[in-house]
Amino acid sequence: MRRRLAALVAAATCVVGLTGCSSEPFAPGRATGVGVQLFEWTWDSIASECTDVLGPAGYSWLLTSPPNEHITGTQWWTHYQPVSYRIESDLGTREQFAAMVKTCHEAGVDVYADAVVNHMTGSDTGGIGWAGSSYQHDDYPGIWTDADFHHCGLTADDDIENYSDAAQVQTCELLNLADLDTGADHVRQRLGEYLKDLQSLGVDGFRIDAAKHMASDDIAAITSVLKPGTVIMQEVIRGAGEPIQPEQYTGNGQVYEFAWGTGLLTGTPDPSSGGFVDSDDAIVFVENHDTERNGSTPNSTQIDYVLDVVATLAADYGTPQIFSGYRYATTDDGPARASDGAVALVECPADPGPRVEVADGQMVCQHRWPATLGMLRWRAAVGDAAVTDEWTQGLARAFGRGDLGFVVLNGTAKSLVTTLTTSVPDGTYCDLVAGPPTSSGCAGGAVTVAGGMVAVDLPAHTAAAFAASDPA
Ligand code: LM2
Ligand code: CA
Repeated sequence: MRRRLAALVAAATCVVGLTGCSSEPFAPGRATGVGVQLFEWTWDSIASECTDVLGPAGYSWLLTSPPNEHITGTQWWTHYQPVSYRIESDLGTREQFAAMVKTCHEAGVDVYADAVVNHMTGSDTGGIGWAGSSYQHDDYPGIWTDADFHHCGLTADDDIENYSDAAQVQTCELLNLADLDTGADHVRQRLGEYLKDLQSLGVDGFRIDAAKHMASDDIAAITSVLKPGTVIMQEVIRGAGEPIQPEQYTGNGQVYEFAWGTGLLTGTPDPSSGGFVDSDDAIVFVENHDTERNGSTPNSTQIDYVLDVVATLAADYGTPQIFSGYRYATTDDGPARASDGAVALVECPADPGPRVEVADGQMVCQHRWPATLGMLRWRAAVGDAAVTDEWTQGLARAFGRGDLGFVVLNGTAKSLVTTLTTSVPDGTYCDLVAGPPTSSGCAGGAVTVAGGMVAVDLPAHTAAAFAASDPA
Protein backbone atom coordinates (compact mmCIF):
# COMPACT_ATOMS: atom_id res chain seq x y z
CA MET A 1 0.00 0.00 0.00
CA ARG A 2 1.25 3.45 -0.83
CA ARG A 3 0.37 6.33 1.38
CA ARG A 4 0.79 9.92 0.37
CA LEU A 5 1.65 12.35 3.12
CA ALA A 6 2.29 16.00 2.63
CA ALA A 7 5.74 16.92 3.84
CA LEU A 8 5.28 20.02 5.88
CA VAL A 9 7.85 22.71 6.26
CA ALA A 10 6.49 23.58 9.66
CA ALA A 11 8.13 25.85 12.18
CA ALA A 12 9.70 23.82 14.95
CA THR A 13 8.39 24.46 18.39
CA CYS A 14 11.77 24.78 20.01
CA VAL A 15 15.45 25.13 19.48
CA VAL A 16 17.54 22.20 20.58
CA GLY A 17 19.31 22.85 23.82
CA LEU A 18 16.87 25.47 25.05
CA THR A 19 14.50 24.88 27.92
CA GLY A 20 11.33 23.14 26.94
CA CYS A 21 13.01 21.30 24.13
CA SER A 22 14.27 17.83 24.63
CA SER A 23 15.57 16.76 21.28
CA GLU A 24 18.22 14.13 21.89
CA PRO A 25 21.50 16.00 21.92
CA PHE A 26 24.46 14.85 19.90
CA ALA A 27 27.25 13.49 21.98
CA PRO A 28 29.64 16.43 22.14
CA GLY A 29 32.30 15.44 19.68
CA ARG A 30 32.14 17.07 16.33
CA ALA A 31 29.28 15.02 15.02
CA THR A 32 28.68 16.59 11.62
CA GLY A 33 31.82 18.37 10.48
CA VAL A 34 29.60 21.38 9.77
CA GLY A 35 30.61 24.86 10.94
CA VAL A 36 28.86 28.18 11.45
CA GLN A 37 30.11 31.68 10.74
CA LEU A 38 28.79 33.79 13.62
CA PHE A 39 29.25 37.08 11.84
CA GLU A 40 29.61 40.02 14.24
CA TRP A 41 28.65 37.98 17.30
CA THR A 42 30.25 39.06 20.58
CA TRP A 43 32.47 36.57 22.38
CA ASP A 44 30.06 36.36 25.31
CA SER A 45 27.14 35.63 23.00
CA ILE A 46 29.14 32.97 21.17
CA ALA A 47 29.96 31.29 24.48
CA SER A 48 26.30 30.91 25.45
CA GLU A 49 25.42 29.80 21.95
CA CYS A 50 27.98 27.00 22.11
CA THR A 51 26.44 25.62 25.27
CA ASP A 52 22.79 26.20 24.45
CA VAL A 53 22.63 25.46 20.74
CA LEU A 54 25.78 24.70 18.78
CA GLY A 55 27.05 21.73 20.78
CA PRO A 56 23.64 20.05 21.20
CA ALA A 57 22.76 20.65 17.54
CA GLY A 58 25.90 18.98 16.26
CA TYR A 59 27.88 21.94 14.94
CA SER A 60 31.52 20.94 14.90
CA TRP A 61 33.12 24.36 14.68
CA LEU A 62 32.40 28.06 14.48
CA LEU A 63 34.12 30.98 12.80
CA THR A 64 34.41 34.26 14.71
CA SER A 65 34.80 37.74 13.26
CA PRO A 66 38.40 39.06 13.42
CA PRO A 67 39.30 39.29 17.14
CA ASN A 68 42.12 41.86 17.09
CA GLU A 69 42.17 45.62 17.58
CA HIS A 70 40.56 47.44 14.64
CA ILE A 71 39.70 50.96 13.51
CA THR A 72 36.75 52.56 15.28
CA GLY A 73 33.38 53.11 13.61
CA THR A 74 29.94 51.55 13.45
CA GLN A 75 30.44 49.71 10.15
CA TRP A 76 30.97 45.93 10.34
CA TRP A 77 34.01 46.22 8.11
CA THR A 78 36.03 48.06 10.75
CA HIS A 79 37.02 44.49 11.72
CA TYR A 80 38.80 44.11 8.39
CA GLN A 81 41.12 47.04 9.18
CA PRO A 82 43.57 45.88 11.85
CA VAL A 83 45.35 48.43 14.02
CA SER A 84 47.26 46.00 16.27
CA TYR A 85 47.28 42.34 17.23
CA ARG A 86 45.94 42.94 20.71
CA ILE A 87 42.92 40.66 21.22
CA GLU A 88 40.70 43.57 22.12
CA SER A 89 37.76 44.53 19.94
CA ASP A 90 34.25 45.89 20.12
CA LEU A 91 33.17 42.23 20.14
CA GLY A 92 34.94 41.60 23.43
CA THR A 93 38.17 41.51 25.39
CA ARG A 94 40.99 39.00 25.41
CA GLU A 95 39.58 37.49 28.62
CA GLN A 96 36.13 37.16 27.09
CA PHE A 97 37.60 35.60 23.98
CA ALA A 98 39.59 33.06 25.99
CA ALA A 99 36.57 32.21 28.14
CA MET A 100 34.47 31.74 25.02
CA VAL A 101 36.96 29.28 23.51
CA LYS A 102 36.99 27.28 26.73
CA THR A 103 33.19 27.18 26.97
CA CYS A 104 32.86 26.16 23.33
CA HIS A 105 35.40 23.38 23.74
CA GLU A 106 33.42 22.09 26.70
CA ALA A 107 30.38 22.01 24.42
CA GLY A 108 32.34 20.02 21.81
CA VAL A 109 32.68 22.91 19.36
CA ASP A 110 36.01 23.99 17.85
CA VAL A 111 36.75 27.69 17.42
CA TYR A 112 38.26 29.18 14.27
CA ALA A 113 39.18 32.87 14.08
CA ASP A 114 39.12 35.13 11.04
CA ALA A 115 42.75 36.19 10.50
CA VAL A 116 43.30 39.49 8.70
CA VAL A 117 46.98 39.28 7.84
CA ASN A 118 47.25 40.68 4.31
CA HIS A 119 46.81 44.28 5.30
CA MET A 120 46.29 46.92 7.96
CA THR A 121 44.05 49.98 7.64
CA GLY A 122 42.93 51.95 4.60
CA SER A 123 43.06 55.25 6.42
CA ASP A 124 45.00 58.10 4.83
CA THR A 125 44.84 60.29 7.93
CA GLY A 126 45.61 57.78 10.69
CA GLY A 127 43.87 57.66 14.06
CA ILE A 128 43.41 55.69 17.26
CA GLY A 129 42.18 52.09 17.26
CA TRP A 130 39.45 50.54 19.42
CA ALA A 131 41.97 49.58 22.14
CA GLY A 132 43.78 52.92 22.08
CA SER A 133 46.70 52.22 19.74
CA SER A 134 47.61 55.07 17.44
CA TYR A 135 48.37 54.42 13.78
CA GLN A 136 49.07 55.89 10.38
CA HIS A 137 48.37 54.21 7.03
CA ASP A 138 51.89 52.73 6.88
CA ASP A 139 52.96 53.04 10.50
CA TYR A 140 51.79 51.00 13.50
CA PRO A 141 54.04 51.90 16.44
CA GLY A 142 55.77 48.89 17.96
CA ILE A 143 54.53 46.61 15.18
CA TRP A 144 55.09 47.82 11.63
CA THR A 145 56.98 50.65 9.99
CA ASP A 146 56.77 51.86 6.42
CA ALA A 147 59.43 49.34 5.33
CA ASP A 148 57.15 46.42 6.29
CA PHE A 149 54.65 47.30 3.57
CA HIS A 150 54.50 46.67 -0.13
CA HIS A 151 54.60 49.79 -2.25
CA CYS A 152 53.92 48.02 -5.51
CA GLY A 153 54.64 50.91 -7.86
CA LEU A 154 52.60 49.14 -10.52
CA THR A 155 49.56 51.44 -10.55
CA ALA A 156 49.08 55.17 -10.18
CA ASP A 157 48.12 55.09 -6.47
CA ASP A 158 49.44 51.59 -5.62
CA ASP A 159 45.88 50.20 -5.57
CA ILE A 160 44.96 46.95 -7.32
CA GLU A 161 43.40 47.70 -10.69
CA ASN A 162 43.79 44.59 -12.76
CA TYR A 163 43.03 41.07 -11.49
CA SER A 164 44.76 39.56 -14.54
CA ASP A 165 48.06 40.77 -13.12
CA ALA A 166 49.16 38.51 -10.24
CA ALA A 167 51.80 40.96 -9.03
CA GLN A 168 49.18 43.69 -8.67
CA VAL A 169 46.74 41.40 -6.87
CA GLN A 170 49.37 40.35 -4.34
CA THR A 171 51.58 43.38 -3.86
CA CYS A 172 49.34 46.38 -4.56
CA GLU A 173 46.66 47.60 -2.16
CA LEU A 174 43.23 46.01 -1.96
CA LEU A 175 40.76 48.88 -1.41
CA ASN A 176 43.64 51.17 -0.36
CA LEU A 177 44.40 48.88 2.59
CA ALA A 178 48.10 49.10 3.57
CA ASP A 179 49.54 45.87 2.12
CA LEU A 180 51.99 43.97 4.31
CA ASP A 181 55.18 42.65 2.74
CA THR A 182 54.28 39.04 3.52
CA GLY A 183 57.32 37.88 1.56
CA ALA A 184 59.65 39.29 4.24
CA ASP A 185 60.79 36.90 6.97
CA HIS A 186 60.20 39.17 9.94
CA VAL A 187 56.72 40.13 8.69
CA ARG A 188 55.84 36.45 8.34
CA GLN A 189 57.23 35.82 11.81
CA ARG A 190 55.24 38.60 13.46
CA LEU A 191 52.03 37.44 11.77
CA GLY A 192 52.78 33.87 12.85
CA GLU A 193 53.19 35.12 16.42
CA TYR A 194 49.76 36.71 16.26
CA LEU A 195 48.20 33.43 15.15
CA LYS A 196 50.17 31.54 17.79
CA ASP A 197 48.90 33.94 20.42
CA LEU A 198 45.34 33.09 19.41
CA GLN A 199 46.29 29.43 19.50
CA SER A 200 47.55 29.90 23.07
CA LEU A 201 43.95 30.87 23.90
CA GLY A 202 42.78 27.58 22.38
CA VAL A 203 41.91 28.59 18.82
CA ASP A 204 41.74 25.49 16.60
CA GLY A 205 41.82 27.04 13.14
CA PHE A 206 41.82 30.15 11.01
CA ARG A 207 40.05 31.70 8.06
CA ILE A 208 42.78 33.47 6.11
CA ASP A 209 41.17 36.68 4.94
CA ALA A 210 42.14 37.98 1.49
CA ALA A 211 44.28 34.88 0.87
CA LYS A 212 44.27 35.58 -2.85
CA HIS A 213 46.16 38.77 -2.11
CA MET A 214 49.10 36.90 -0.61
CA ALA A 215 51.37 34.45 -2.40
CA SER A 216 50.56 30.87 -1.44
CA ASP A 217 54.15 30.50 -0.19
CA ASP A 218 53.69 33.49 2.12
CA ILE A 219 50.67 31.83 3.75
CA ALA A 220 52.63 28.56 4.03
CA ALA A 221 55.42 30.41 5.86
CA ILE A 222 53.10 32.37 8.17
CA THR A 223 51.14 29.27 9.20
CA SER A 224 54.14 26.93 9.42
CA VAL A 225 54.62 27.80 13.10
CA LEU A 226 51.16 26.58 14.09
CA LYS A 227 50.39 23.31 15.85
CA PRO A 228 50.05 20.30 13.56
CA GLY A 229 46.38 19.81 12.72
CA THR A 230 45.49 23.50 12.82
CA VAL A 231 42.67 24.07 10.33
CA ILE A 232 43.38 26.65 7.63
CA MET A 233 40.52 27.95 5.46
CA GLN A 234 41.67 30.31 2.74
CA GLU A 235 39.54 32.90 1.03
CA VAL A 236 40.54 32.70 -2.61
CA ILE A 237 37.57 33.91 -4.63
CA ARG A 238 37.43 32.02 -7.92
CA GLY A 239 37.64 34.43 -10.85
CA ALA A 240 37.38 33.11 -14.40
CA GLY A 241 40.62 33.50 -16.34
CA GLU A 242 42.54 34.99 -13.41
CA PRO A 243 46.15 33.93 -12.86
CA ILE A 244 45.55 33.24 -9.15
CA GLN A 245 43.28 30.26 -8.56
CA PRO A 246 42.15 28.37 -5.42
CA GLU A 247 44.00 25.24 -6.57
CA GLN A 248 47.31 27.02 -5.90
CA TYR A 249 46.48 27.22 -2.19
CA THR A 250 45.29 23.71 -1.31
CA GLY A 251 48.78 22.74 -0.13
CA ASN A 252 48.26 25.09 2.85
CA GLY A 253 44.84 23.80 3.88
CA GLN A 254 41.29 24.17 2.63
CA VAL A 255 39.89 26.90 0.41
CA TYR A 256 36.43 28.43 0.22
CA GLU A 257 34.96 27.08 -3.02
CA PHE A 258 32.92 30.02 -4.27
CA ALA A 259 31.73 28.02 -7.29
CA TRP A 260 29.36 26.17 -4.95
CA GLY A 261 27.36 29.18 -3.75
CA THR A 262 27.51 30.84 -7.14
CA GLY A 263 26.19 27.66 -8.72
CA LEU A 264 23.21 27.65 -6.33
CA LEU A 265 21.99 30.86 -7.97
CA THR A 266 21.07 29.01 -11.12
CA GLY A 267 20.35 25.46 -10.00
CA THR A 268 22.50 22.74 -8.53
CA PRO A 269 26.25 23.11 -8.49
CA ASP A 270 27.93 20.07 -10.00
CA PRO A 271 31.49 19.66 -8.70
CA SER A 272 32.06 16.70 -11.03
CA SER A 273 31.67 19.04 -14.00
CA GLY A 274 35.06 20.65 -13.29
CA GLY A 275 35.97 24.07 -11.96
CA PHE A 276 35.79 22.98 -8.32
CA VAL A 277 38.57 21.97 -5.95
CA ASP A 278 38.44 18.41 -4.59
CA SER A 279 35.80 17.76 -1.96
CA ASP A 280 38.33 17.44 0.89
CA ASP A 281 39.82 20.82 0.00
CA ALA A 282 36.51 22.69 -0.16
CA ILE A 283 34.61 24.78 2.36
CA VAL A 284 31.14 25.33 0.88
CA PHE A 285 28.61 27.95 1.87
CA VAL A 286 25.29 29.31 0.67
CA GLU A 287 26.27 32.84 1.67
CA ASN A 288 28.97 34.64 3.62
CA HIS A 289 29.11 38.22 4.90
CA ASP A 290 30.37 39.53 1.57
CA THR A 291 28.14 37.54 -0.78
CA GLU A 292 25.08 38.26 1.37
CA ARG A 293 25.67 41.89 0.45
CA ASN A 294 26.96 41.64 -3.11
CA GLY A 295 24.54 39.09 -4.55
CA SER A 296 27.17 36.68 -5.85
CA THR A 297 25.39 33.85 -4.00
CA PRO A 298 21.84 33.47 -2.66
CA ASN A 299 21.01 35.20 0.63
CA SER A 300 18.63 34.38 3.43
CA THR A 301 15.90 36.78 2.29
CA GLN A 302 15.38 34.75 -0.90
CA ILE A 303 12.69 32.17 -1.48
CA ASP A 304 14.94 29.19 -2.19
CA TYR A 305 17.46 29.87 0.57
CA VAL A 306 16.22 27.06 2.79
CA LEU A 307 16.39 24.70 -0.19
CA ASP A 308 19.93 25.84 -0.81
CA VAL A 309 20.90 25.15 2.80
CA VAL A 310 19.24 21.74 2.62
CA ALA A 311 21.04 20.97 -0.65
CA THR A 312 24.38 22.06 0.78
CA LEU A 313 24.02 19.99 3.96
CA ALA A 314 22.74 16.97 2.04
CA ALA A 315 25.50 16.95 -0.58
CA ASP A 316 28.59 14.75 -0.50
CA TYR A 317 30.86 17.64 -1.44
CA GLY A 318 32.96 19.88 0.80
CA THR A 319 32.73 21.03 4.40
CA PRO A 320 29.64 23.22 4.85
CA GLN A 321 29.83 26.54 6.65
CA ILE A 322 26.42 27.86 7.69
CA PHE A 323 26.12 31.65 7.82
CA SER A 324 24.48 33.53 10.67
CA GLY A 325 24.23 37.30 10.36
CA TYR A 326 22.00 40.26 11.07
CA ARG A 327 19.37 42.31 9.27
CA TYR A 328 20.62 45.63 7.84
CA ALA A 329 19.25 48.60 5.96
CA THR A 330 22.40 49.46 4.03
CA THR A 331 25.37 47.22 3.38
CA ASP A 332 27.82 49.15 5.60
CA ASP A 333 25.61 49.04 8.72
CA GLY A 334 26.95 47.08 11.65
CA PRO A 335 24.82 45.20 14.20
CA ALA A 336 23.08 46.82 17.17
CA ARG A 337 25.35 48.38 19.80
CA ALA A 338 25.23 48.65 23.58
CA SER A 339 25.39 52.03 25.34
CA ASP A 340 29.19 51.74 25.78
CA GLY A 341 29.63 51.59 22.02
CA ALA A 342 30.56 47.91 21.87
CA VAL A 343 28.48 45.47 19.86
CA ALA A 344 25.38 44.41 21.78
CA LEU A 345 24.79 40.93 23.14
CA VAL A 346 22.83 38.79 20.73
CA GLU A 347 19.18 38.01 21.10
CA CYS A 348 17.89 35.54 18.56
CA PRO A 349 14.22 35.78 17.53
CA ALA A 350 11.98 33.66 19.75
CA ASP A 351 11.27 31.12 17.00
CA PRO A 352 13.87 31.78 14.33
CA GLY A 353 12.87 30.85 10.80
CA PRO A 354 12.66 32.11 7.25
CA ARG A 355 9.39 33.94 7.75
CA VAL A 356 10.22 35.64 11.04
CA GLU A 357 10.54 39.43 10.87
CA VAL A 358 13.83 40.75 12.21
CA ALA A 359 14.51 44.43 12.93
CA ASP A 360 17.56 46.14 11.42
CA GLY A 361 20.66 45.51 13.51
CA GLN A 362 19.23 42.34 15.09
CA MET A 363 20.59 38.86 14.49
CA VAL A 364 18.68 36.58 12.11
CA CYS A 365 20.08 33.36 13.62
CA GLN A 366 19.88 31.32 10.42
CA HIS A 367 21.88 28.61 12.17
CA ARG A 368 18.89 27.99 14.46
CA TRP A 369 16.34 27.64 11.69
CA PRO A 370 14.48 24.33 11.98
CA ALA A 371 15.59 23.15 8.52
CA THR A 372 19.23 23.87 9.32
CA LEU A 373 19.08 21.99 12.63
CA GLY A 374 17.11 19.12 11.13
CA MET A 375 19.58 18.76 8.28
CA LEU A 376 22.53 18.70 10.69
CA ARG A 377 20.85 15.72 12.25
CA TRP A 378 20.29 14.19 8.80
CA ARG A 379 23.92 14.75 7.83
CA ALA A 380 25.18 13.10 10.99
CA ALA A 381 22.89 10.15 10.24
CA VAL A 382 24.05 9.59 6.65
CA GLY A 383 27.77 10.09 7.33
CA ASP A 384 29.81 9.50 4.22
CA ALA A 385 27.36 7.12 2.52
CA ALA A 386 27.43 7.40 -1.27
CA VAL A 387 24.83 9.33 -3.25
CA THR A 388 22.12 6.96 -4.53
CA ASP A 389 18.70 7.00 -6.18
CA GLU A 390 19.26 10.32 -7.96
CA TRP A 391 16.25 11.83 -9.67
CA THR A 392 15.94 15.19 -11.44
CA GLN A 393 13.13 17.01 -13.17
CA GLY A 394 14.09 20.58 -13.94
CA LEU A 395 14.49 22.41 -10.65
CA ALA A 396 13.04 19.53 -8.68
CA ARG A 397 15.38 16.79 -7.57
CA ALA A 398 15.93 14.05 -5.07
CA PHE A 399 18.71 11.74 -3.96
CA GLY A 400 19.59 9.36 -1.20
CA ARG A 401 22.74 8.65 0.76
CA GLY A 402 22.97 4.88 0.71
CA ASP A 403 20.05 3.41 2.61
CA LEU A 404 20.49 5.89 5.45
CA GLY A 405 18.69 8.99 4.22
CA PHE A 406 16.79 10.58 1.37
CA VAL A 407 16.09 14.19 0.43
CA VAL A 408 13.65 15.81 -2.01
CA LEU A 409 13.98 19.44 -3.14
CA ASN A 410 11.27 21.26 -5.03
CA GLY A 411 12.83 24.41 -6.45
CA THR A 412 9.93 24.92 -8.85
CA ALA A 413 6.98 27.28 -8.53
CA LYS A 414 4.51 24.38 -8.55
CA SER A 415 3.70 21.55 -6.18
CA LEU A 416 5.74 18.43 -6.71
CA VAL A 417 3.52 15.38 -6.59
CA THR A 418 5.29 12.18 -7.51
CA THR A 419 6.54 8.80 -6.35
CA LEU A 420 10.27 8.16 -6.11
CA THR A 421 12.54 5.19 -5.59
CA THR A 422 14.49 5.19 -2.32
CA SER A 423 16.89 2.74 -0.68
CA VAL A 424 15.74 3.73 2.81
CA PRO A 425 13.92 0.69 4.24
CA ASP A 426 10.11 0.68 4.32
CA GLY A 427 8.73 2.61 7.27
CA THR A 428 7.46 6.00 8.34
CA TYR A 429 10.01 8.71 9.08
CA CYS A 430 10.08 12.25 10.43
CA ASP A 431 10.59 15.02 7.91
CA LEU A 432 13.77 16.58 9.27
CA VAL A 433 13.44 19.74 7.16
CA ALA A 434 10.73 20.62 9.69
CA GLY A 435 13.36 20.39 12.42
CA PRO A 436 14.92 17.70 14.62
CA PRO A 437 12.43 15.38 16.36
CA THR A 438 11.60 16.14 19.98
CA SER A 439 10.55 13.83 22.79
CA SER A 440 6.98 14.32 21.63
CA GLY A 441 7.74 13.10 18.13
CA CYS A 442 8.42 14.57 14.71
CA ALA A 443 8.83 18.35 14.53
CA GLY A 444 6.56 18.44 11.49
CA GLY A 445 5.17 15.93 9.05
CA ALA A 446 6.19 12.38 8.35
CA VAL A 447 7.01 10.51 5.17
CA THR A 448 6.24 6.87 4.43
CA VAL A 449 8.36 4.48 2.38
CA ALA A 450 6.53 1.40 1.12
CA GLY A 451 7.77 -1.13 -1.37
CA GLY A 452 10.95 0.89 -1.87
CA MET A 453 8.97 3.92 -3.01
CA VAL A 454 8.19 7.21 -1.32
CA ALA A 455 5.18 9.30 -2.30
CA VAL A 456 5.93 12.99 -2.08
CA ASP A 457 3.64 15.98 -2.22
CA LEU A 458 5.79 19.06 -1.76
CA PRO A 459 4.55 22.63 -2.09
CA ALA A 460 6.52 24.98 -4.36
CA HIS A 461 9.95 25.98 -3.02
CA THR A 462 10.01 23.45 -0.18
CA ALA A 463 12.04 20.36 0.68
CA ALA A 464 11.71 17.21 2.74
CA ALA A 465 14.36 14.88 4.12
CA PHE A 466 14.23 11.72 6.18
CA ALA A 467 16.75 9.43 7.79
CA ALA A 468 16.44 5.75 8.59
CA SER A 469 17.50 6.55 12.15
CA ASP A 470 14.55 8.90 12.78
CA PRO A 471 11.35 6.88 12.44
CA ALA A 472 8.11 8.72 13.16
C1 LM2 B 1 37.82 40.21 2.55
N1 LM2 B 1 38.18 39.08 2.10
O1 LM2 B 1 39.18 38.93 1.29
C2 LM2 B 1 36.67 40.34 3.45
O2 LM2 B 1 35.85 39.17 3.41
C3 LM2 B 1 35.90 41.57 3.07
O3 LM2 B 1 34.75 41.68 3.86
C4 LM2 B 1 36.83 42.77 3.25
O4 LM2 B 1 36.20 43.97 2.79
C5 LM2 B 1 38.09 42.63 2.41
N2 LM2 B 1 38.50 41.29 2.16
C6 LM2 B 1 39.25 43.30 3.15
O5 LM2 B 1 39.59 42.57 4.31
C7 LM2 B 1 35.48 44.68 3.77
C8 LM2 B 1 34.40 45.53 3.11
C9 LM2 B 1 34.99 46.75 2.44
C10 LM2 B 1 35.84 47.53 3.42
C11 LM2 B 1 36.95 46.57 3.88
C12 LM2 B 1 37.91 47.23 4.85
O6 LM2 B 1 33.69 44.75 2.15
O7 LM2 B 1 33.91 47.57 1.99
O8 LM2 B 1 36.39 48.66 2.79
O9 LM2 B 1 36.35 45.45 4.55
O10 LM2 B 1 37.23 47.70 5.98
C13 LM2 B 1 36.17 49.92 3.41
C14 LM2 B 1 35.40 50.84 2.44
C15 LM2 B 1 36.25 51.07 1.19
C16 LM2 B 1 37.60 51.65 1.57
C17 LM2 B 1 38.27 50.75 2.61
C18 LM2 B 1 39.58 51.34 3.11
O11 LM2 B 1 34.15 50.24 2.11
O12 LM2 B 1 35.57 51.98 0.34
O13 LM2 B 1 38.44 51.65 0.39
O14 LM2 B 1 37.40 50.55 3.73
O15 LM2 B 1 39.36 52.58 3.74
C19 LM2 B 1 38.90 52.90 -0.08
CA1 CA C 1 49.12 41.51 -0.40
